[in-house]
Amino acid sequence: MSSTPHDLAAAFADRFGTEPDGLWSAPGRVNVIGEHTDYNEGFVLPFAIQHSTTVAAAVRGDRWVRVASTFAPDDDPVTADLDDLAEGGVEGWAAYPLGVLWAFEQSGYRCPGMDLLVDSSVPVGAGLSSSAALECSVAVAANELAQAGASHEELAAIGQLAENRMVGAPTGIMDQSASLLGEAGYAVFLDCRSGESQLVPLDLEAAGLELLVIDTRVSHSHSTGGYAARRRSCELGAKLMGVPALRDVSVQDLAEAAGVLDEETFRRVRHVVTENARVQDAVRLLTREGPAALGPLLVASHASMRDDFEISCAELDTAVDAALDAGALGARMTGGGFGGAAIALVAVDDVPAVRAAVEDAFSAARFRAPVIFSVLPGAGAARIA
Ligand code: GAF
Repeated sequence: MSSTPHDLAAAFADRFGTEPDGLWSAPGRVNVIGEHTDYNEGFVLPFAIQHSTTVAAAVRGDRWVRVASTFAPDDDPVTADLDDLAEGGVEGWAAYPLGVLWAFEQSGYRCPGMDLLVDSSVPVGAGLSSSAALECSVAVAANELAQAGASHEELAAIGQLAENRMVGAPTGIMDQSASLLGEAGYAVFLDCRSGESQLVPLDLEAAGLELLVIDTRVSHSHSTGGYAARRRSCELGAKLMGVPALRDVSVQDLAEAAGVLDEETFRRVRHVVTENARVQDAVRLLTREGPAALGPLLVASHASMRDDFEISCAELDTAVDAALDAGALGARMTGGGFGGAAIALVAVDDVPAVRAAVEDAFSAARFRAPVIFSVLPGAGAARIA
Protein backbone atom coordinates (compact mmCIF):
# COMPACT_ATOMS: atom_id res chain seq x y z
CA MET A 1 0.00 0.00 0.00
CA SER A 2 1.13 3.57 -0.49
CA SER A 3 -1.19 6.36 0.63
CA THR A 4 -0.87 10.01 -0.32
CA PRO A 5 0.40 12.20 2.54
CA HIS A 6 -3.11 13.59 2.88
CA ASP A 7 -4.67 10.12 3.16
CA LEU A 8 -2.05 8.94 5.63
CA ALA A 9 -2.63 12.00 7.83
CA ALA A 10 -6.38 11.32 7.69
CA ALA A 11 -5.85 7.63 8.53
CA PHE A 12 -3.67 8.70 11.48
CA ALA A 13 -6.44 11.01 12.77
CA ASP A 14 -8.95 8.14 12.45
CA ARG A 15 -6.63 5.75 14.28
CA PHE A 16 -5.41 7.96 17.10
CA GLY A 17 -7.99 10.77 17.33
CA THR A 18 -5.48 13.55 16.78
CA GLU A 19 -3.60 15.15 13.85
CA PRO A 20 -0.01 13.96 13.25
CA ASP A 21 2.81 16.39 13.97
CA GLY A 22 4.35 15.46 10.62
CA LEU A 23 5.13 12.75 8.06
CA TRP A 24 8.61 11.33 7.51
CA SER A 25 9.67 9.09 4.65
CA ALA A 26 12.67 6.80 4.04
CA PRO A 27 13.45 4.76 0.92
CA GLY A 28 14.41 1.15 0.36
CA ARG A 29 17.64 0.49 -1.50
CA VAL A 30 19.20 -1.44 -4.32
CA ASN A 31 22.83 -2.38 -3.98
CA VAL A 32 24.71 -1.87 -7.24
CA ILE A 33 27.69 -3.87 -5.95
CA GLY A 34 29.43 -4.77 -2.68
CA GLU A 35 27.60 -7.66 -1.04
CA HIS A 36 28.44 -8.95 2.46
CA THR A 37 31.31 -6.49 2.55
CA ASP A 38 29.74 -4.03 5.02
CA TYR A 39 30.19 -6.10 8.20
CA ASN A 40 33.71 -6.91 7.00
CA GLU A 41 34.47 -3.17 7.21
CA GLY A 42 34.71 -2.96 3.43
CA PHE A 43 33.06 -0.99 0.63
CA VAL A 44 29.51 -0.85 -0.76
CA LEU A 45 27.78 1.05 -3.56
CA PRO A 46 24.00 1.10 -3.00
CA PHE A 47 21.42 3.70 -3.96
CA ALA A 48 18.10 4.78 -2.46
CA ILE A 49 15.11 3.80 -4.63
CA GLN A 50 11.79 5.56 -5.19
CA HIS A 51 9.89 3.00 -3.09
CA SER A 52 9.66 4.25 0.47
CA THR A 53 8.13 3.84 3.89
CA THR A 54 6.30 6.77 5.45
CA VAL A 55 5.46 7.23 9.09
CA ALA A 56 2.92 9.74 10.43
CA ALA A 57 3.83 10.61 14.00
CA ALA A 58 2.61 12.72 16.91
CA VAL A 59 4.24 13.29 20.26
CA ARG A 60 2.28 12.21 23.34
CA GLY A 61 2.62 13.73 26.78
CA ASP A 62 3.92 10.54 28.37
CA ARG A 63 6.42 7.71 27.74
CA TRP A 64 4.02 5.44 25.84
CA VAL A 65 4.38 4.49 22.20
CA ARG A 66 1.55 3.19 20.04
CA VAL A 67 2.45 1.89 16.61
CA ALA A 68 0.05 0.79 13.87
CA SER A 69 0.26 0.02 10.17
CA THR A 70 -1.98 0.70 7.18
CA PHE A 71 -1.42 -2.96 6.24
CA ALA A 72 -3.41 -4.13 9.25
CA PRO A 73 -6.15 -1.52 9.65
CA ASP A 74 -8.20 -3.76 11.94
CA ASP A 75 -5.40 -4.71 14.32
CA ASP A 76 -5.01 -2.87 17.61
CA PRO A 77 -1.85 -0.75 17.74
CA VAL A 78 1.16 -2.37 19.42
CA THR A 79 1.78 -0.43 22.63
CA ALA A 80 4.91 -0.17 24.74
CA ASP A 81 6.29 1.92 27.57
CA LEU A 82 9.66 3.36 26.52
CA ASP A 83 10.94 2.65 30.04
CA ASP A 84 10.16 -1.06 29.69
CA LEU A 85 11.74 -1.66 26.27
CA ALA A 86 14.60 -4.14 26.44
CA GLU A 87 16.86 -5.85 23.92
CA GLY A 88 14.99 -8.60 22.08
CA GLY A 89 11.81 -7.78 23.99
CA VAL A 90 9.48 -7.06 21.05
CA GLU A 91 8.20 -9.66 18.60
CA GLY A 92 7.00 -9.22 15.02
CA TRP A 93 7.17 -6.18 12.75
CA ALA A 94 6.85 -3.70 15.67
CA ALA A 95 10.38 -4.73 16.74
CA TYR A 96 11.67 -2.43 13.96
CA PRO A 97 9.99 0.86 14.96
CA LEU A 98 10.12 0.17 18.71
CA GLY A 99 13.70 -1.07 18.32
CA VAL A 100 14.67 2.26 16.75
CA LEU A 101 13.20 4.21 19.69
CA TRP A 102 15.01 1.88 22.10
CA ALA A 103 18.29 2.27 20.16
CA PHE A 104 17.78 6.04 20.05
CA GLU A 105 17.74 6.13 23.85
CA GLN A 106 20.62 3.63 24.09
CA SER A 107 22.61 6.12 22.01
CA GLY A 108 22.15 8.83 24.61
CA TYR A 109 19.06 10.67 23.33
CA ARG A 110 15.82 11.11 25.24
CA CYS A 111 12.78 10.11 23.20
CA PRO A 112 9.25 11.37 23.88
CA GLY A 113 6.33 8.94 23.83
CA MET A 114 4.59 9.02 20.45
CA ASP A 115 1.91 7.53 18.22
CA LEU A 116 3.07 6.17 14.87
CA LEU A 117 1.19 5.04 11.76
CA VAL A 118 3.32 3.31 9.14
CA ASP A 119 2.66 2.99 5.42
CA SER A 120 5.00 1.58 2.76
CA SER A 121 5.51 0.96 -0.94
CA VAL A 122 8.70 -1.08 -0.43
CA PRO A 123 7.99 -4.73 -1.24
CA VAL A 124 8.65 -6.85 1.87
CA GLY A 125 11.09 -9.76 1.56
CA ALA A 126 12.22 -8.69 -1.92
CA GLY A 127 15.78 -7.82 -0.91
CA LEU A 128 15.12 -4.07 -1.23
CA SER A 129 15.47 -3.45 2.48
CA SER A 130 11.96 -2.70 3.57
CA SER A 131 13.37 -3.13 7.09
CA ALA A 132 15.88 -0.26 6.74
CA ALA A 133 13.17 1.92 5.16
CA LEU A 134 10.96 1.35 8.21
CA GLU A 135 13.80 1.90 10.68
CA CYS A 136 15.01 5.06 8.98
CA SER A 137 11.55 6.64 8.63
CA VAL A 138 11.07 6.21 12.37
CA ALA A 139 14.62 7.39 13.08
CA VAL A 140 14.21 10.69 11.21
CA ALA A 141 10.79 11.22 12.84
CA ALA A 142 12.13 10.56 16.34
CA ASN A 143 15.18 12.74 15.69
CA GLU A 144 12.99 15.70 14.87
CA LEU A 145 10.28 15.10 17.46
CA ALA A 146 12.95 14.72 20.17
CA GLN A 147 14.84 17.75 18.78
CA ALA A 148 17.92 15.56 19.09
CA GLY A 149 19.89 16.87 16.11
CA ALA A 150 21.59 13.51 15.41
CA SER A 151 23.39 13.31 12.06
CA HIS A 152 22.14 10.91 9.40
CA GLU A 153 25.28 8.81 9.98
CA GLU A 154 24.31 8.48 13.65
CA LEU A 155 20.74 7.61 12.68
CA ALA A 156 22.07 4.85 10.40
CA ALA A 157 23.96 3.38 13.36
CA ILE A 158 20.79 3.63 15.47
CA GLY A 159 18.82 1.73 12.80
CA GLN A 160 21.51 -0.94 12.66
CA LEU A 161 21.54 -1.26 16.46
CA ALA A 162 17.77 -1.77 16.42
CA GLU A 163 18.05 -4.47 13.77
CA ASN A 164 20.97 -6.24 15.46
CA ARG A 165 19.75 -6.13 19.04
CA MET A 166 15.95 -5.79 18.99
CA VAL A 167 15.15 -7.77 15.82
CA GLY A 168 18.14 -10.09 16.22
CA ALA A 169 19.49 -9.90 12.64
CA PRO A 170 23.31 -9.51 12.60
CA THR A 171 23.30 -7.17 9.60
CA GLY A 172 25.76 -4.43 8.63
CA ILE A 173 25.36 -0.68 8.09
CA MET A 174 24.78 -0.59 4.32
CA ASP A 175 21.00 -0.51 4.08
CA GLN A 176 20.42 2.23 6.65
CA SER A 177 23.23 4.29 5.11
CA ALA A 178 21.69 4.05 1.65
CA SER A 179 18.28 5.03 2.98
CA LEU A 180 19.60 8.03 4.94
CA LEU A 181 22.46 9.27 2.74
CA GLY A 182 21.02 8.62 -0.74
CA GLU A 183 20.26 11.45 -3.17
CA ALA A 184 18.37 11.49 -6.47
CA GLY A 185 20.76 10.76 -9.34
CA TYR A 186 23.55 9.36 -7.13
CA ALA A 187 24.81 6.09 -5.72
CA VAL A 188 26.38 6.12 -2.25
CA PHE A 189 29.98 4.87 -2.11
CA LEU A 190 30.46 4.00 1.55
CA ASP A 191 33.61 2.98 3.38
CA CYS A 192 32.09 0.88 6.16
CA ARG A 193 35.23 1.13 8.30
CA SER A 194 35.66 4.90 8.40
CA GLY A 195 31.99 5.72 7.82
CA GLU A 196 33.03 8.16 5.10
CA SER A 197 30.72 8.32 2.11
CA GLN A 198 30.83 9.87 -1.31
CA LEU A 199 27.96 10.46 -3.73
CA VAL A 200 28.78 9.04 -7.16
CA PRO A 201 26.70 10.28 -10.13
CA LEU A 202 24.58 7.48 -11.61
CA ASP A 203 22.53 8.90 -14.46
CA LEU A 204 20.95 5.81 -15.99
CA GLU A 205 18.53 7.76 -18.19
CA ALA A 206 21.29 9.82 -19.84
CA ALA A 207 23.17 6.57 -20.56
CA GLY A 208 20.07 5.05 -22.22
CA LEU A 209 19.90 2.35 -19.54
CA GLU A 210 17.44 0.91 -17.09
CA LEU A 211 18.23 -0.98 -13.92
CA LEU A 212 15.64 -3.72 -13.65
CA VAL A 213 14.78 -5.30 -10.33
CA ILE A 214 13.68 -8.91 -10.72
CA ASP A 215 11.89 -9.87 -7.51
CA THR A 216 11.98 -13.68 -7.41
CA ARG A 217 9.34 -13.68 -4.65
CA VAL A 218 11.47 -16.18 -2.76
CA SER A 219 11.36 -14.58 0.67
CA HIS A 220 14.27 -14.63 3.08
CA SER A 221 15.05 -13.53 6.61
CA HIS A 222 18.38 -12.37 7.97
CA SER A 223 17.40 -13.24 11.54
CA THR A 224 17.83 -16.93 10.84
CA GLY A 225 20.38 -19.28 9.32
CA GLY A 226 22.48 -18.43 6.34
CA TYR A 227 23.27 -14.76 6.82
CA ALA A 228 24.63 -15.25 10.35
CA ALA A 229 26.58 -18.33 9.24
CA ARG A 230 28.30 -16.34 6.48
CA ARG A 231 29.15 -13.60 8.92
CA ARG A 232 30.70 -16.15 11.29
CA SER A 233 32.79 -17.63 8.44
CA CYS A 234 34.11 -14.17 7.61
CA GLU A 235 35.01 -13.50 11.25
CA LEU A 236 36.75 -16.88 11.44
CA GLY A 237 38.68 -16.14 8.22
CA ALA A 238 39.86 -12.77 9.58
CA LYS A 239 40.90 -14.35 12.88
CA LEU A 240 42.86 -17.15 11.20
CA MET A 241 44.58 -14.61 8.97
CA GLY A 242 45.45 -12.44 11.95
CA VAL A 243 43.67 -9.29 10.76
CA PRO A 244 40.95 -7.19 12.45
CA ALA A 245 38.55 -7.64 9.51
CA LEU A 246 38.55 -9.03 5.95
CA ARG A 247 38.87 -5.44 4.75
CA ASP A 248 42.55 -5.89 5.63
CA VAL A 249 43.05 -8.80 3.21
CA SER A 250 44.03 -7.85 -0.35
CA VAL A 251 43.57 -9.84 -3.55
CA GLN A 252 47.35 -10.48 -3.47
CA ASP A 253 47.02 -11.97 0.04
CA LEU A 254 44.65 -14.67 -1.23
CA ALA A 255 47.51 -16.99 -2.22
CA GLU A 256 48.65 -17.00 1.41
CA ALA A 257 45.04 -17.39 2.62
CA ALA A 258 44.67 -20.60 0.62
CA GLY A 259 47.39 -22.18 2.77
CA VAL A 260 45.91 -21.02 6.09
CA LEU A 261 42.17 -21.58 5.67
CA ASP A 262 40.01 -24.63 5.10
CA GLU A 263 38.51 -24.84 1.62
CA GLU A 264 35.07 -23.45 2.52
CA THR A 265 36.34 -20.56 4.64
CA PHE A 266 38.80 -19.71 1.85
CA ARG A 267 35.96 -19.37 -0.65
CA ARG A 268 33.98 -17.17 1.75
CA VAL A 269 37.04 -14.97 2.22
CA ARG A 270 37.76 -14.86 -1.52
CA HIS A 271 34.26 -13.57 -2.19
CA VAL A 272 34.63 -10.70 0.27
CA VAL A 273 38.13 -9.76 -0.82
CA THR A 274 37.35 -9.79 -4.55
CA GLU A 275 34.00 -8.05 -3.98
CA ASN A 276 35.73 -5.19 -2.17
CA ALA A 277 38.04 -4.81 -5.17
CA ARG A 278 35.05 -4.87 -7.53
CA VAL A 279 33.34 -2.05 -5.64
CA GLN A 280 36.40 0.14 -5.98
CA ASP A 281 36.69 -0.76 -9.68
CA ALA A 282 33.00 0.04 -10.13
CA VAL A 283 33.41 3.52 -8.67
CA ARG A 284 36.40 4.19 -10.96
CA LEU A 285 34.54 2.92 -14.03
CA LEU A 286 31.35 4.81 -13.20
CA THR A 287 33.27 8.03 -12.82
CA ARG A 288 35.41 7.63 -15.95
CA GLU A 289 33.17 5.74 -18.38
CA GLY A 290 29.60 5.80 -17.03
CA PRO A 291 27.17 3.09 -15.96
CA ALA A 292 27.34 0.91 -19.10
CA ALA A 293 30.90 -0.07 -18.10
CA LEU A 294 29.64 -1.83 -14.94
CA GLY A 295 28.27 -4.91 -16.73
CA PRO A 296 31.24 -7.32 -16.37
CA LEU A 297 31.70 -6.44 -12.69
CA LEU A 298 28.05 -7.28 -11.97
CA VAL A 299 28.46 -10.63 -13.71
CA ALA A 300 31.65 -11.42 -11.74
CA SER A 301 29.95 -10.38 -8.49
CA HIS A 302 27.09 -12.79 -9.10
CA ALA A 303 29.42 -15.69 -9.92
CA SER A 304 31.34 -15.02 -6.72
CA MET A 305 28.16 -15.05 -4.62
CA ARG A 306 26.86 -18.16 -6.36
CA ASP A 307 30.05 -20.22 -6.24
CA ASP A 308 32.22 -18.87 -3.40
CA PHE A 309 29.79 -17.33 -0.92
CA GLU A 310 26.92 -19.71 -1.83
CA ILE A 311 24.07 -17.30 -1.11
CA SER A 312 22.25 -17.47 -4.44
CA CYS A 313 19.35 -19.80 -5.24
CA ALA A 314 17.93 -21.41 -8.40
CA GLU A 315 15.48 -18.53 -8.97
CA LEU A 316 18.19 -15.84 -8.69
CA ASP A 317 20.53 -17.77 -11.00
CA THR A 318 17.72 -18.24 -13.52
CA ALA A 319 16.93 -14.51 -13.44
CA VAL A 320 20.56 -13.55 -13.97
CA ASP A 321 21.24 -16.11 -16.72
CA ALA A 322 18.06 -15.32 -18.64
CA ALA A 323 18.67 -11.56 -18.43
CA LEU A 324 22.25 -11.94 -19.70
CA ASP A 325 21.21 -14.31 -22.51
CA ALA A 326 18.64 -11.75 -23.64
CA GLY A 327 21.23 -8.97 -23.85
CA ALA A 328 21.51 -7.40 -20.38
CA LEU A 329 24.92 -5.70 -19.97
CA GLY A 330 25.25 -7.18 -16.49
CA ALA A 331 23.14 -8.84 -13.82
CA ARG A 332 23.55 -10.07 -10.26
CA MET A 333 21.59 -10.91 -7.15
CA THR A 334 21.34 -7.91 -4.81
CA GLY A 335 21.09 -7.83 -1.02
CA GLY A 336 21.73 -10.52 1.56
CA GLY A 337 20.77 -13.47 -0.65
CA PHE A 338 18.90 -16.78 -0.14
CA GLY A 339 16.02 -15.25 -2.11
CA GLY A 340 14.95 -11.69 -2.77
CA ALA A 341 15.84 -9.84 -5.95
CA ALA A 342 18.33 -9.73 -8.80
CA ILE A 343 19.20 -6.59 -10.74
CA ALA A 344 19.89 -6.35 -14.45
CA LEU A 345 21.51 -3.43 -16.25
CA VAL A 346 19.77 -3.18 -19.61
CA ALA A 347 19.79 -0.83 -22.62
CA VAL A 348 16.34 0.77 -22.83
CA ASP A 349 15.60 -0.86 -26.21
CA ASP A 350 16.36 -4.33 -24.82
CA VAL A 351 14.11 -4.05 -21.76
CA PRO A 352 11.06 -5.79 -23.31
CA ALA A 353 13.19 -8.72 -24.53
CA VAL A 354 14.91 -9.12 -21.15
CA ARG A 355 11.63 -8.99 -19.26
CA ALA A 356 10.08 -11.58 -21.57
CA ALA A 357 13.13 -13.86 -21.37
CA VAL A 358 13.13 -13.82 -17.56
CA GLU A 359 9.39 -14.45 -17.38
CA ASP A 360 9.68 -17.34 -19.87
CA ALA A 361 12.61 -18.89 -18.01
CA PHE A 362 10.67 -18.74 -14.72
CA SER A 363 7.64 -20.28 -16.31
CA ALA A 364 9.72 -23.06 -17.94
CA ALA A 365 11.31 -23.83 -14.56
CA ARG A 366 7.87 -23.77 -12.89
CA PHE A 367 8.91 -20.98 -10.53
CA ARG A 368 6.42 -18.41 -9.26
CA ALA A 369 6.13 -15.55 -11.76
CA PRO A 370 8.72 -12.86 -10.89
CA VAL A 371 7.81 -9.20 -10.37
CA ILE A 372 9.96 -7.00 -12.63
CA PHE A 373 10.25 -3.21 -12.42
CA SER A 374 12.89 -0.57 -12.98
CA VAL A 375 14.44 1.67 -10.34
CA LEU A 376 16.30 4.98 -10.36
CA PRO A 377 18.42 6.55 -7.61
CA GLY A 378 15.98 8.54 -5.50
CA ALA A 379 16.04 10.85 -2.47
CA GLY A 380 17.14 9.80 1.01
CA ALA A 381 15.10 9.94 4.21
CA ALA A 382 13.41 13.25 5.03
CA ARG A 383 10.32 14.94 6.40
CA ILE A 384 7.68 15.11 3.66
CA ALA A 385 4.82 16.95 5.37
C1 GAF B 1 21.52 -7.28 4.05
C2 GAF B 1 22.14 -6.58 5.25
F1 GAF B 1 21.18 -5.91 5.95
C3 GAF B 1 23.24 -5.63 4.85
O1 GAF B 1 23.86 -5.11 6.00
C4 GAF B 1 24.27 -6.32 3.95
O2 GAF B 1 25.12 -7.15 4.70
C5 GAF B 1 23.57 -7.09 2.82
O3 GAF B 1 22.56 -7.95 3.31
C6 GAF B 1 24.54 -7.92 2.04
O4 GAF B 1 25.43 -7.10 1.35
O5 GAF B 1 20.86 -6.39 3.24
